[in-house]
Amino acid sequence: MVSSKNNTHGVIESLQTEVESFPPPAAFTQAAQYGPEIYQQANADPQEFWAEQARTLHWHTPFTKTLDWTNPPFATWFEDGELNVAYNCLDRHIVAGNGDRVALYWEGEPGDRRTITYTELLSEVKKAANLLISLGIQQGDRVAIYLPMIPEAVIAMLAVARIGAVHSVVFGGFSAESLRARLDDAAAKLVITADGGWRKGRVSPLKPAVDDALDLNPGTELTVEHVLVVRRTENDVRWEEGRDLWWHEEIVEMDAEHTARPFPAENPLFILYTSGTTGKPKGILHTSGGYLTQTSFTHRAVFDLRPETDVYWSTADVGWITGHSYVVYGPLANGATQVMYEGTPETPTWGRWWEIIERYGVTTFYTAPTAIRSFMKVGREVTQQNDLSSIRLLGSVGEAINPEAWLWYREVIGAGSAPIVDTWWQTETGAIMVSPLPGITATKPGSAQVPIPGISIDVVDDEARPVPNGSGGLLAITQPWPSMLRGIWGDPERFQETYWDKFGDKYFAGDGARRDEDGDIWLMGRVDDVMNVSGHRLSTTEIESSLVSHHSVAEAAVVGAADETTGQAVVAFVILKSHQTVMTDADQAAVILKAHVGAQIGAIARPRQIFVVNELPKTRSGKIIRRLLQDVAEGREVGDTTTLADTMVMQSISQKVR
Ligand code: 6R9
Repeated sequence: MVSSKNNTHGVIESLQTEVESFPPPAAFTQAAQYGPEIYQQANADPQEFWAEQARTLHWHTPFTKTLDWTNPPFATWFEDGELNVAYNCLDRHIVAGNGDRVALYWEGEPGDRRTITYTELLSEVKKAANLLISLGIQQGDRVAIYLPMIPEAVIAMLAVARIGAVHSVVFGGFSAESLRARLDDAAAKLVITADGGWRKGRVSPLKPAVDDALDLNPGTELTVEHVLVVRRTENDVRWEEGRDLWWHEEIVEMDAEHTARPFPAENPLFILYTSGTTGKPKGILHTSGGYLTQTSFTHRAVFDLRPETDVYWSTADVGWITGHSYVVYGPLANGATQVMYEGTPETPTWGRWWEIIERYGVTTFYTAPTAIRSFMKVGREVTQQNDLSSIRLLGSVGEAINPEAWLWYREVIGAGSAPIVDTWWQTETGAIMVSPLPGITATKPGSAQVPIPGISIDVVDDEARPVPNGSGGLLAITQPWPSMLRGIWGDPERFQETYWDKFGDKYFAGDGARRDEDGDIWLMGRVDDVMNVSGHRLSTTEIESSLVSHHSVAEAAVVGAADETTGQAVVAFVILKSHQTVMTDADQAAVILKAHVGAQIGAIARPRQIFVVNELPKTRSGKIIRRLLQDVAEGREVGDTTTLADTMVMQSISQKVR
């Protein structure tokens, strides 16, 4: 039941009751790369701990300084050291004799396959680096990458990094307007794109969107000089002589030799735009040494990496921070072997992912809760057509994973024994910040639990005071960390305002969180999504989890809608499971589910309305855009939909509600 104690602003009330925990299997713990002493070591001297992790990289010039925090919130890490990020991801593995190791097992959606070793990847990256140089790209220049999930996306990112330039990867699904806004903000000189990519059995055209973006006249000067086009889908494309170049024609002309030269640790590596709920997208800036240190360390520790034997697969698109940190930089810096897949999970059938896992013997699988819930909806039978016994570790990222989905993931995909690492982090944090370590932590379904070694996190109230165990508040990062954003591109004031003004000396993440009686951290959703019902601050995450715990519900999204009597009222949108037979119509479903939430959480959380829908509005990283549902719930016209993975979704929802 909900209590009304601690109901100050900023404190989210806890609805949670007792939970089970799952210690790692003994054999897993025994063989694990890291034991509990890693926490002691990091706590004893966090800066020295990170310096030690940084020394696992190759430095052309070793650093002598670790952290400089004399001008907060602007940090530098390993400032006087010099390194080359691409050298660390490629050349040094060849130097160590591992050039024949597979870097990428790539599969296109139509079924075409490529196996690329580290030696081969390096040779491609060297040619691409020479190509960029031939186009006049220099250290510090911005290069936009608008590609599908094909090896050239990885090659392009590493080639940009190799010459000290800055990439800005834009999701292939974004519109011409969104792309142009990002090109202008970063003043990009070059766009690397493809004719198209394969999605759901169809060509998703990319070059035409680039043409449209460059044709637009938003009142800003066009900075793009060239468009480099990878041939993938062979659809017809318009060609602007002098501006447009085919990748395959240019690359064959290039020298396969290129020597990586060192750049300062704080040389910018990339800009990645996050949408945010309002206003213009923020260009999150990351630099080199600290970013690579934390992505590689977390990839080793959180995924218990054994580069010689593991086959790792993160399903994330490279246009998302998860693709940057846990498809490109972390895994490649660690010399991992990984799977990369171009398409969607349901193409040609819902069996696609599980076939891939069996084919390559995937040991470590990292995906998002939204995908897991989709598979729960279609039923476990599709996952049972393939041998998934190679899997030893599962990961989750992007939003809180409902306990129901967590338990299903472990049982159905992880054979009831694979540990699950629920990893909390953000585009801004660059790398994983809160997560169990799989050989150490007894995991709890739905909780990301503990800061990783070397990271200081707290749950605080509005006045930045730590909350006691058993209470809710706001997630704050209390010490600078190596992979922290270095700013918002071109807007230092917004950086200060968005993340630092709230607490002064601590980073405000914008997420609600709660500590349970053991001190473990539970994420409760974005603070903007918290509802206030009759003075009670309720978390969308918990009410959604309650709905999903009903055996007929596949997915749920909850918003607060203006209400005359209660201030805000809970309005829920649910997707029912394909095979459920309990609920014959939407009215009956609403009655049953209102009663379910009322009984499980309490009358205060009982939705005022429940709508049964077929789909929910999501970004391509799977995050529900609740503000659009709120527009519908409050009877307004639906706002900006340009970051939706599928722009038709809102029409179908509006119809249901009417
Ligand atoms: C990596 C990524 C960041 C926001 C973050 C939070 C949510 C991500 C989560 C999670 C609960 C997790 N989030 N992982 N919430 N548990 N394990 O997703 O980056 O796209 O920038 O989103 O995603 O709300 O603040 P990004």
